[in-house]
Amino acid sequence: MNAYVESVIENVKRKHGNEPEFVQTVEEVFTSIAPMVDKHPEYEKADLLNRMVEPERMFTFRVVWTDDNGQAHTNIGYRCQFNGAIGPYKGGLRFQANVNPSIIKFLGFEQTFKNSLTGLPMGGGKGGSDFDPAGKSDAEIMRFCQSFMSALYRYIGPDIDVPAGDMGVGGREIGYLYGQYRRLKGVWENGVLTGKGFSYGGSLIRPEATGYGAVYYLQEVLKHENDTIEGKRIAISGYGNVGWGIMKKAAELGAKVTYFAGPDGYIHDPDGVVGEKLDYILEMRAKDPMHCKPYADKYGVEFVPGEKCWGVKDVDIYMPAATQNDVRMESAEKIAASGVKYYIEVANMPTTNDALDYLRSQKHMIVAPSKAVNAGGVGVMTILQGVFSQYPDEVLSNIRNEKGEFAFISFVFNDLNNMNPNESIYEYKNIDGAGIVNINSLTGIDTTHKYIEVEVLIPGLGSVGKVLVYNFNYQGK
Ligand code: 2IT
Repeated sequence: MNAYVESVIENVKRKHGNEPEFVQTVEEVFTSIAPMVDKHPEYEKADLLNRMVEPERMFTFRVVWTDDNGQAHTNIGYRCQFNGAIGPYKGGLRFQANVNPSIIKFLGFEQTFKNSLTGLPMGGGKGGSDFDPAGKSDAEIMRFCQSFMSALYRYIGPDIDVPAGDMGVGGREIGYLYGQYRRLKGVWENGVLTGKGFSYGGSLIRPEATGYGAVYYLQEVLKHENDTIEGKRIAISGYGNVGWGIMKKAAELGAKVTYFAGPDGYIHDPDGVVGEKLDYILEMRAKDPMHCKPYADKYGVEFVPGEKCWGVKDVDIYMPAATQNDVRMESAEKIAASGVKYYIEVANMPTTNDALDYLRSQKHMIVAPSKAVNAGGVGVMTILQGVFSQYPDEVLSNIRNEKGEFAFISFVFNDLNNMNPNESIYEYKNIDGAGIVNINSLTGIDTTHKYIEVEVLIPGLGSVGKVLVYNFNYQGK
């Protein structure tokens, strides 16, 4: 391997040996770029790689909150502003008991690459807390979020750092966080947080966006292999927003999720999670996020306690969509032995490095990397919010046409088109032959119908038309 790459990895191991997830991601990413570093000796001269592994800034803060019995609790808050070279730091907040500096740094490092891959002007960041949301009341969540934002608000902003959700942080938490930000700053700065509710500037499609993006990526992988998604059976782990989005979009496209794993074991539903079962997933999760067994009880299907579904043979595709290091060597061996061809990483770093190397080395397998597969979530939000925020003229999107190279984001946009016109918030005209489309300038605003009009510019072609972006016309679902 390239000596400079090797020295950087060694440096990270020496300095951060106590941060295993961070060391793991640096090793994975830098090993993969070694051939490119070989071709660019100037990178070493500028010490580019050591710069990239050192967050620009990372801080912790105290978050004290009071539970419903009046007892005070103290948690650690984190924000890692990893790399702002191409835009404001952007990345989610994770609230989970196991959150620590290693996890926040690994996620921030991954986010930097993922965000740049979308073609949008976003830097990379991540944050969160070791607060465990399980079993907390709404009022406790609210007090925690308000205290968290009281400590964080002066270090973020639409031009500075734009947090969003991750595990443990959804629409409810973002709402509490945004309310506190607004109260403290005294301004309505839409662009400071993404993942807000639709009625106050968020996107209808956010909960599904990451899962949808992953399925669109899968479709492109299949297309590349002269294959199609119709009739495909998928095994996933996780049934949070991402897993649920996969289930929903797969069902819509004529495929089905026939296995899914949760914290307590896995479900095998040969008919697939389709139709009203999709709604039941939401209901089950809201009641108790730690158990998926109720699904088996309700639909009379198989539940295998304490196991993961890696290695089952009667599927065509595996999509780990739960959390980091879900697939270790032992599972990878079973996956390879199952004969299943497609392994599509969805969660952030779902595979350990040895397991990933092993899967990639299988001649019969196609392995797709998480940073590309799961970028639909962060991508669609930034495009939509960018358009609605105060800088419509700076919004770049990576929309490409049917004939162009793969771009997950355009497909997420198409979903908005496919919605009932009364609910539509985005009308996007497909442009034949388009390369990268630049939604360039705000050309009109209609407050009666509550939409804005933006001009679409394509490099080399100039203006190709106008797009109407609707907002605030949705009355709730
Ligand atoms: O991992 C991720 O890409 C996210 N949690 C979403 C981050 C974001 O800023 O939308």
